[in-house]
Amino acid sequence: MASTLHGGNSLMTKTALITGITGQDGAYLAELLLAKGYEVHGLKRRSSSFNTGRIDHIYQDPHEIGARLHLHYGDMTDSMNVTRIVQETQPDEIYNLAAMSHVAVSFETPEYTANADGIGTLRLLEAIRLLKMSDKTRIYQASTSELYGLVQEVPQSETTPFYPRSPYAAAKMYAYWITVNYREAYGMHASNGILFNHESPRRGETFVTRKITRAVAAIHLGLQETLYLGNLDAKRDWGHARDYVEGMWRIVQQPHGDDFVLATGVTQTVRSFVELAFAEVDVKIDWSGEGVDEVGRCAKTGKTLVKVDPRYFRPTEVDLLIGNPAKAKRLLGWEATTTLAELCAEMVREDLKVIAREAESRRPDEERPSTLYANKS
Ligand code: NDP
Ligand code: GDR
Repeated sequence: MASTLHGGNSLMTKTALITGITGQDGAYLAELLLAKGYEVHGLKRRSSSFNTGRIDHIYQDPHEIGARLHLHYGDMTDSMNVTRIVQETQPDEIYNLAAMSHVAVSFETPEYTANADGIGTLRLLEAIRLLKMSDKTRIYQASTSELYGLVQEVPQSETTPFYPRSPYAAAKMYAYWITVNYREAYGMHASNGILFNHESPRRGETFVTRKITRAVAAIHLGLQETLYLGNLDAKRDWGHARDYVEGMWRIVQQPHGDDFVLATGVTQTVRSFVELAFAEVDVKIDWSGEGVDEVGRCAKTGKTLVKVDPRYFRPTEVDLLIGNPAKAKRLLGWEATTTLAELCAEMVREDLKVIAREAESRRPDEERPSTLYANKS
């Protein structure tokens, strides 16, 4: 059944524009909105190789009558492009998920990160204002628990002060406040979702959970020897991305723009996630040593499976994130439904299939590229 316009009796289908549709969250959100009957437009970047792997299963041939998913080439660093796409698609709802989203990489590309993640958000808001679409178009900004950075209080809520600890977080802080400002200055229905870490089998391969689950699968299948990681003591509040895109949608359906924390309220160390993931393939990890000398060994064989590599340390780290999702529960009726153990099990299970498929698709005489199962970011 088609979704209809906010609060009205119109039978017109709602239209959404998702920036970052090719990313983890973009893919889950596009699925959700299509299932709700939306017409979905997505902004995708030009790439030298295919970059739509996460949405290929919902791709619709634009020549087909009734196709409801449309992709547009674009980039958050290109004002005219962003404005034109907003004008052409006339969205009722915009979900701004596009970002250079890797915290460690933002130290390497700080200016680009500020442009895409910070000014990119301004470009969208300005497009809505200049096109006089403020009354029609609602916007969701993908804000982040990284805003809390250096611990000020726990658990972190909508009222906890921000203290960003990376170029990524600083850029997202600008995006957060410019969203609030456009809401207050121009009466826009503009909202921030302050989302704590959320993962899935679609998570980018260089974020820590996916790096771990891929490595556990590759080690289990005899394709990798050792997993190299950075800070094992960092604590994160990890949920499932599918739950979080539902929360994004609920935020946008509120009568007014507002800011919400989405989190599970449970935190775990990276070390615990490693243990959980190896437990899925019946390996118990024994830890020994400290700091850069810490290693994780298979309790049964004594083989070293996990080592620390300082190259993955960040110049400034976020030590502890744990969110308080009470406001989201109260006003949105939203709660995380997936435990960390369930999330980790699903990711390992899927990566066992993915890695086996990857290995199978190589010719028997083909040499394994040395970087395939190497430890990247
Ligand atoms: P991903 O890194 O998986 O996806 C990011 C998306 O943004 C991709 O589609 C990417 O395109 C696109 N993108 C990157 N740069 C640009 C650009 N300059 N112009 C246009 N598109 C661009 O991130 P997630 O799906 O995990 O996260 C979605 C959003 O939520 C991000 O803004 C992230 O910062 C934020 N967030 C994520 C959290 C999480 O735990 N996942 C928690 C809190 C906030 P391509 O596929 O071509 O690279
Ligand atoms: P984060 O996610 O920085 O929280 O940002 P990431 O998975 O990259 O790191 C989580 C924690 O793990 C530590 N860590 C490592 N991280 C990576 N990537 N690789 C390693 O080898 C490694 N070893 C230890 C990190 O130091 C960190 O403490 C994610 C992104 O999705 C952001 O876009 C989003 O805003 C936040 O989550 C909420």
